[in-house]
This record gives sequence, structure tokens and C-alpha cells, in this order.
Amino acid sequence: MINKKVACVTGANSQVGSYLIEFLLEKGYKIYGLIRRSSTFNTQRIDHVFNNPNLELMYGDLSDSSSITEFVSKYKPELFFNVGAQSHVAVSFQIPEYSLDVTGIGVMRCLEAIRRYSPETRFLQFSTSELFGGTAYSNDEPLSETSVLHPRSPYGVAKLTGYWSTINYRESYNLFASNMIMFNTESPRRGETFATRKLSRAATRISVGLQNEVVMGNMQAKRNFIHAKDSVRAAYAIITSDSPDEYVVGNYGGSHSIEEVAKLAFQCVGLPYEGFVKFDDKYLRAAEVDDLRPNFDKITSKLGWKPTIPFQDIIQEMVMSDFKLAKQEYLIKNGHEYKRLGDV
Ligand code: F7E
Repeated sequence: MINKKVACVTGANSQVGSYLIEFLLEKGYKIYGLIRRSSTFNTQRIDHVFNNPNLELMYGDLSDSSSITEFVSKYKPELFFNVGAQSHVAVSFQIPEYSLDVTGIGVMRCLEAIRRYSPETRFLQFSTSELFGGTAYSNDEPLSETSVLHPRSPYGVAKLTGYWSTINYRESYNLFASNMIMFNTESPRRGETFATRKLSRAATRISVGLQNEVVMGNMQAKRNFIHAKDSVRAAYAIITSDSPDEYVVGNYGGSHSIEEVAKLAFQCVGLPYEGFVKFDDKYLRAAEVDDLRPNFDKITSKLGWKPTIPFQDIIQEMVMSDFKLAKQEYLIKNGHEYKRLGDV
């Protein structure tokens, strides 16, 4: 028997994991979160809920069957969200085997543990628009659940393994297992080495004089950006729906280039981006994905989910949050508060 109102979350300290935990706590779930051990503290994103009695964290790893098996067999959760992954596309070219192990086979480890020890648990795989990779080149249509899958990175290939494992375990063992195909998910809690956050951090640090420039790769790549809060609502709608399935989850407004993100981020702090954004080919990838635009009609019509936070608002929120951070850094470095010219 599963434990009702109990949820397990891998990647509990990730950007999406942290918003998901907040959301589930509000819904009254008891949550068991899996995090990887690190030599430095790595729970900053969930520190504000750390002492909530309904949240328990434990160390584990998607590359370690025993921790996943124990996680599932001990708690037999009603809901299992597989958020964890080696999620950086560029890094996956440097550590391809590790990426496949954690991001691909890790999904199979979760599914296998559920099949053996808690087959009534509902499973959600956090899949990705990177599955479509090269499809964008051959097809001008926005990407939906029926589009061709053509990953263009070890990360994408690993996620494809996870995607098909999810479907395979559903078809083979009748598990309630779904895929949510997420487009680029952003927020002030986004990791600092992803393009959007790298730019919001840089624009704000440059604006207070802590940094002179930011060095980027391909600024012409286009992505669809969705707020992590909207993604989390979609995840819950999918896992609690009547039947398991695949769903694309993206935002309105099509795709935006990284150059557009840069322009907007610098505009928010009153600076032109030209001159501050430099290029270095070390940030180019062995294979790039040019343009990813979603068609999320299925989740809207079947489950009634809709995105609520437009692209411009997401970037603005990130910049505002990073501006606070930059001002704190300024204070520590200079011993007095940052003031704009004209501030009295
Ligand atoms: O790159 C270009 C880069 O690393 C976006 C992950 O959450 O979304 C994310 O993957 C674009 C790429 O995200 C830099 O070449 C230019 O075209 O922010 P990103 P991503 O690769 O789209 C998907 C949906 C996921 O599933 C992933 O887990 O920006 N770009 N210059 C740069 N990217 C980075 N990181 N750094 C640069 O300096």
C-alpha cells in the first residue's frame, strides 16, 4: 500500500525542486527530498523551509541504486517526482558518461525501484525540450508531443533514455508514469551558469561596478522561457490527472534569442548591453540547438493548465533579485551601501 499525501522528490535542492517542495507543503504533503552530498552547503534554495516538520531531506544519488531503492521502499510515496539530473547541456559534452548514468539510467533506477517495491506510486519524469534538439532544423512547426525526437547533446541523449524508460515501464508494468517535456525553466533561483542567470547576475554586478563585462557564447540561439512556478503547477496537474501521458509544458510568446535576454536584462538596470557582452568560442557547444518553440495545446485542453508569467516578467524578476544580491556584495566589498548618482 502507498502512503497517501506522501511525496518523494529527487533533486530537492534544485531550482525546480525548491519550488515544487513549497507547492507540495502548501498542499499538505509530507515530503522526502533526496539531495547529493557536497563538501559545501548546498541547501540554500530550501533553507527557508528546512525546519518544516513536513520536509525531510536525505543524502542519495541517482547513480546509486541502493539509495533510490531505500528511498522508495521505505516511504512508498503516493507521488514520486524525478527532478534530479546532471542538467547542464554544455557540461554534458565534458562528462557524457556520467550525464547518461545520472540523467538517463537514474530514471530507470527510480522506475525499477517503484516497480519492485511500490507499484502504486505515481511517477513523473521531468523531461526536456532538448529531446527535440535537431527537429527544429527540419520543421518550422512549434514542438508538441508528436514531434520527432532528435537530441543534440549527451544531456539530450540521456534525457531520451529517461523519457523512453518512463513510457516503457508504463507499457510493460502498467505503472502510472508520465513525462513532462519542459522548456527552459527560469527564476531567481536558476543556477548561475545558465545563460539567463549568467546575464542577470552580470548586468546587475556591472551596474554597481563589481564586474566589467560578461563573456558569452552563441547569442543567436532561441529558447522559450517559462517560470519555475508555472512548471511546478503543471507537474502537479500531470501527476494527479486521470491517466499517465506525455505533456509539453512551455510559455506563450514563442522563442527569444539569448541576445534578447541580454538586451532586456541590461535595460532593466539602465545600461545598453553592447560593449559589456563579449564573445568567447569556449562557450560554443559541439552541437547547438538553434530554436525551440513549444505547442502546449494538449495540457491546456486536457488538464486546463496555462502559463501565467510572461518572458519579460521572468527576466525582470531575476534582475531585481540579482540587483539585491549585487548591492549586498557591494556593501561587503566597500563597507558602505551602494547609492546611484542622485540618490539622497
Ligand atoms: O543555454 C546559449 C547556449 O545553458 C541556453 C537546461 O535547463 O534548458 C536548459 O538548457 C542557450 C544555448 O540552457 C552561453 O549555447 C550562449 O543555446 O541556459 P542554457 P539550455 O542549454 O537551453 C533545457 C530545456 C534543459 O533541459 C536543461 O537542463 O544559451 N549560450 N552563451 C550560453 N549558455 C550558457 N550556459 N552559458 C553561456 O555563456
